[in-house]
This record gives sequence, C-alpha cells and structure tokens, in this order.
Amino acid sequence: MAFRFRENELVERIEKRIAELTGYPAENGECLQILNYGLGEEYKPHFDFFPPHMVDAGKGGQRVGTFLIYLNEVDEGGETVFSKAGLSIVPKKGSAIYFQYANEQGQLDRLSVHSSLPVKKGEKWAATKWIRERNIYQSY
Ligand code: PD2
Ligand code: ZN
Repeated sequence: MAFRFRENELVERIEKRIAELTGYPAENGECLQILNYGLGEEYKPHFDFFPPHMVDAGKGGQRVGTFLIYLNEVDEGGETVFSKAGLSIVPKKGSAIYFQYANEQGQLDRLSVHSSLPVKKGEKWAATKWIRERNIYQSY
C-alpha cells in the first residue's frame, strides 16, 4: 500500500526526516510505500530508476535515490542484496538504507541492481521512498 504525500502527521514527520537525511526536498519523494513479504516472497533483482526513454519530463523526472526503512526483524531470509556491489543487508527494525544511482548528468549506476531475498521464516515489513530529481507535486 502507499500513503498519500503528507497523509498524516506521522507520515509527514517521516518525510521531513528523509528530506533532512538525503538533502532532497520532501516534494521530490514519491508517496511512502509499505512493503510486506510473506513466507517465500521476494523482490527479484531490479533497478529503481526508470529506463531513460520512459522518464516523464513533466513530473519529477528520473528517480535518483531510494530510502528504505526496515520495520521489523525477519526471522530468516529477507536480506536486501546488491549483487554487483557485493552488499547484503539484514533487516533490523528501525534501521534504514539510502542509495543513489543517478547523477546530475543523467548517468545511471548499474551497480545499484538489488533484490530482496525470499523470506524463509516469519515475514518482512519495510517502507520505501523513491526520490526524484525534481518536485513531483507542483502544479503548472
Ligand atoms: O524490501 C527490500 O529489501 C527491497 C528490495 C529491493 C526494496 C526495494 N527494492 C525497493 O523498495 O525498491
Ligand atoms: Zn528496489
């Protein structure tokens, strides 16, 4: 599920905190998404950025970074893996990771390919915010 931008006080607080930590205005962030993985569920390897020909120039533009918050501890499995960068992150309640994959020249970093391994025991909860290069919500 996804919350609307600034849907409630807690969401707004989280959005402000992410803006402070990343240096991107809260308005560059897509709506906060909640991810729930049951037993055996995974997120196959992917890039979070859009294929360049798919980028909608009018609305926020390309994704530049991802802020991922872990909401629980997974009994077994569910690690976030960056296979090409050689990183594996074990979810820990209240911890977060932030990674960037685009620069101001529009160059995209393919080392950012990542996945969520299958949950082997228990379940996994996470919140993710994908950040764009510009304000998404401004009207023209
Ligand atoms: O839940 C994760 O570990 C995960 C893995 C890959 C989240 C995302 N991608 C994402 O939110 O883009
Ligand atoms: Zn992802």
